[in-house]
Amino acid sequence: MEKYPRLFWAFDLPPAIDRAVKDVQDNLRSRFPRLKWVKAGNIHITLHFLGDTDPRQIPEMIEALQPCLALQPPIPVSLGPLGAFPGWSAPRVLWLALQGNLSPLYLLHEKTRAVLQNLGLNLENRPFSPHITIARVPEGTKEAGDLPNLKLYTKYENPAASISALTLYASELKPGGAVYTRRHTFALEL
Ligand code: 2AM
Repeated sequence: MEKYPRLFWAFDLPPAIDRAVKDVQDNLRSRFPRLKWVKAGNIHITLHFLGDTDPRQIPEMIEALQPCLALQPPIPVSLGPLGAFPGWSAPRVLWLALQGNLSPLYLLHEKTRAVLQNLGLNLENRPFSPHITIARVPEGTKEAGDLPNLKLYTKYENPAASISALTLYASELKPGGAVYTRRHTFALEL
């Protein structure tokens, strides 16, 4: 049997927003070259992180989630300000917020959470906080001290577009960085 894949469900970015996020990374990379910038193609909005999961649960999840996703129209969003986890005083993760009416994202999070928990899957307990991780800050990086200046960074395009795909990814941690493989995609359609 396949060894337990490390799984997570994430929204793919609409192309216009994906391009705007790449522009932000391109603009900041030269100022902060020691950060680990998330590779193009790996950028997403995590909905549920499952961790190591029995692969036999993949078809069960897909079947159980189908009714929630079949009724879900695309969700309009645009980019919000830059943020830092756990906070700007000691940033470890740099992310872009989303703005617009995010209640459909929160609702979908609740509905899918209930379905996945019913299947006995172990989900993270932390509250859902929709965001787009753009870089990680290695421990001890001197550049971290300058990151709080980015709090007011607003020099980026902010196209309006709709999220229209939810994908199950398997993540493999490799020396060159995480490799994500698509295992299933639900299209959100009108
Ligand atoms: P992120 O959404 O902030 O980038 C794959 O690891 C994805 O799942 C990442 O995008 C990551 O965070 C998200 N994730 C959420 N909880 C995680 C956890 N406990 N360990 C690793 N990744 C997690």
